[in-house]
Amino acid sequence: MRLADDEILGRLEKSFGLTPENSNILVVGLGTTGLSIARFLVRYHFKFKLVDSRNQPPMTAELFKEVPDVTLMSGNFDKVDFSKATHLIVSPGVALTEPTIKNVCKKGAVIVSDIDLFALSTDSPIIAITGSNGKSTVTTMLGEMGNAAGKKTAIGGNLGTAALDLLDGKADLYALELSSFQLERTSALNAAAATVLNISADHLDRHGTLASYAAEKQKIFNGNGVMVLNADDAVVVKMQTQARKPLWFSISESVGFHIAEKEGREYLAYEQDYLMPSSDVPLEGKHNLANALVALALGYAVGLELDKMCQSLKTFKGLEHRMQKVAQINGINWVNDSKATNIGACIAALAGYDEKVILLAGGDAKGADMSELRATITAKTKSVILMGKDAGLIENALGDCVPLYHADSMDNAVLCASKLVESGDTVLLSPACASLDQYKNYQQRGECFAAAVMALDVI
Ligand code: UMA
Ligand code: ADP
Repeated sequence: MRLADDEILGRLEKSFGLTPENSNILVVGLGTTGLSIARFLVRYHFKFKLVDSRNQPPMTAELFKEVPDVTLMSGNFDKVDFSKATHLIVSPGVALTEPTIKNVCKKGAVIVSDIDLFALSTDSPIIAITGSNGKSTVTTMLGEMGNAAGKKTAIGGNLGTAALDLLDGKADLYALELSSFQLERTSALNAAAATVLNISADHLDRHGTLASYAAEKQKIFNGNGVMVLNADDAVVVKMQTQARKPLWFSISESVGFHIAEKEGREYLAYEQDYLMPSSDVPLEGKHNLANALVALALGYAVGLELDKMCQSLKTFKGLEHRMQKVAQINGINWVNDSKATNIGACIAALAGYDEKVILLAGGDAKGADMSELRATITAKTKSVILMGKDAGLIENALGDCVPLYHADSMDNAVLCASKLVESGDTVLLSPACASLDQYKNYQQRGECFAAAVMALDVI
């Protein structure tokens, strides 16, 4: 439902003291988020300037096409006078520890996020999803479930469309994927249903410690709707608060949404009700059953019908670069899990296999302690082929638990794997690292893997 402009402006003033007349707004960052913020501010007649520390911010051309007379200062924060700003609307890619940002905040400037602006601009229920792994899968499942249950559901946030660009007044329901960076600077979100899917080390180069990373994620539970909690994750269990009604899910315990057995068959279940056979969830890996359960719980929390959600789950295609079968050739399975950009995702991928696999890993470890991989790698891999910036660091962390090989390119990694395989083996790209040291993004890394597999002489 679209709110009246006056209502939105009133909320912005009440929550942040933001007014078109008196606020001196600096939008920090001109990527996807910065452009969506600029569009929003224009729509409500705010004056603002933009700043980006990159020499050529990615959305410059789009910005000037849509807002020709705006001021953009790019190149270096040090060259820009932040001191007159009353409000900074800061993109997630910019750390709040930037000295210029810290200084102006000490003088009283208020930090606002695009998610704050979004939350104050709609009364349609918001389902908010964070966690170290599974956010995009669960958010996409919810989009399909919501639409199948007759609610026009818009999805976005850290996934796909920036939150503010979703506001067209047509959605009955929003499902937002939120990152720790977005939540860190958000104070006005009161999601109808929210979850932290799981916590494992990620983005420690920005957050410093696992505890402060988890604390940023926990902000998703601000407000007073339903909190959907993962009973299998000790860090998440501790996030339970009085202010929100808890709804639990688990793949190992009989709580709320769980896995139950009937006549030798495994089911997704809610309390005493058997909802659908687990084998009807068309995705690889036990972690995807957890994703299905949490999506059902979140949808249920906002009133979606369980049977309609289950119907939609049965046809869910899964997302590219997540446990995606690239090829099965000469008895060898080649699996692309390039989106495994942290330890937790790699462990979940390996845990899903009964047999030992050949693992391709490495890239930018983002400050994580890679020795956390050792036990799973010992139990679940025949050998590991390491690539990228932190290959040496991973080698030191793993020691001699399994045979390790190094490759200077994806082509050579795949070639190396092709020489190690025996019939029936699986070769899994699940890097446990970000791709940015060698690739534009994880998609490009996954595409390089698939291309290298298809180019193998043996095929
Ligand atoms: N940057 C600068 N100087 C600036 C502004 C940005 O150097 O002044 C750099 C940042 O360090 C960062 C990059 O530019 O590496 C992008 O930053 P941004 O804030 O401009 O990013 P956006 O284009 O607005 O995209 C962001 C999310 N990106 C990040 O949080 C890094 C996108 O998530 C998200 O889809 C988009 O907002 C819309 O909500 C991407 C992502 O990688 C997929 N997210 C991380 C993750 O999933 O692990 C958190
Ligand atoms: P996110 O948006 O949080 O990065 P994705 O759905 O894109 O999550 O999946 C990212 C990676 O995490 C993939 O490698 C995927 O196989 C893995 N993954 C998905 N769901 C889970 C989960 N519940 N627990 C652990 N790993 C998961």
